[in-house]
Amino acid sequence: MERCGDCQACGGSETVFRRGLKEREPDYVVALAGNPNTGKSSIFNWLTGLHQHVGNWPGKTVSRAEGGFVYQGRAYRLVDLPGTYSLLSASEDEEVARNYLLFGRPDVAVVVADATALERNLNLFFQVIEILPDVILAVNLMDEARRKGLQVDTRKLAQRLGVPVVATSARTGEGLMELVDTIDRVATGVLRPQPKRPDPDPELESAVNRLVEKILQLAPGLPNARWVAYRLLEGDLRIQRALLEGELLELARRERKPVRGVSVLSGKI
Ligand SMILES: Nc1nc2c(ncn2[C@@H]2O[C@H](COP(=O)(O)OP(=O)(O)O)[C@@H](O)[C@H]2O)c(=O)[nH]1
Ligand SMILES: [Mg+2]
Repeated sequence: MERCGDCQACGGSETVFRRGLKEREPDYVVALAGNPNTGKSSIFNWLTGLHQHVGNWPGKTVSRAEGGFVYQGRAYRLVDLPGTYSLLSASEDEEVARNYLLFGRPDVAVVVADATALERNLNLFFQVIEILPDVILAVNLMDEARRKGLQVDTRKLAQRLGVPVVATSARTGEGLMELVDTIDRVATGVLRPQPKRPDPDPELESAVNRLVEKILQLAPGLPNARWVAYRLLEGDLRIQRALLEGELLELARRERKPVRGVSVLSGKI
């Protein structure tokens, strides 16, 4: 068994967790999403240690941090997305986060939520599960929540949401090895999240299906055509233009899963 490369992280127990990728190409890519100040970067730092690459998203002023870890012999690349409250508005941060989830197509997305403001944080979670099924909810700042006398029933929450929920505290390290293990089980398909979305309205569904057909005629093979259909129904003119001008397909082509080398993110939708 591989020995733990950083004994502070795992309490000195013999394990198979090591921070950093050391030139290894990742087997899986994990995106970290969340509202600002939920402890996303703290979790990212804990998981990746000092082995990070920090730059900007191409063509943007938004900073981009990437790092990795190895667990059970499998290499994981972590991408820290900009903190956002939503994925729908036009700010540069939201655009970067949304484009990466839509077209970078990470294997797993971890949504980091603040345990002391869970309800507000779930808004972003519901937007992420619209795009990707393989989502884990990390309920962070658990130490703060406890201090305020708040309790979070992660089991019930996981049942309600249909995805794994892990209680964490990036400050104390609580739950972070469990998060690593959960990421690994979701990435390898041992655990299959089945996010529960609100029941669809039949009329809306049939309109969406018709639109998806048309979208795929315009942009064959476009990932997430359903998401695009919803935006068109909402009257999102930027998406409409990007679709008609072939920009969406171009983005999808460029931003495919960054398994070899670093992904490139640019373009405006
Ligand atoms: N008490 C406590 N503080 C935390 C925890 N996680 C992060 N913080 C603190 O919360 C602040 C925001 O954290 P940061 O990682 O920058 O959040 P981000 O904006 O989501 O990347 C920092 O001062 C962290 O030290 C936690 O689990 N418990
Ligand atoms: Mg941050």
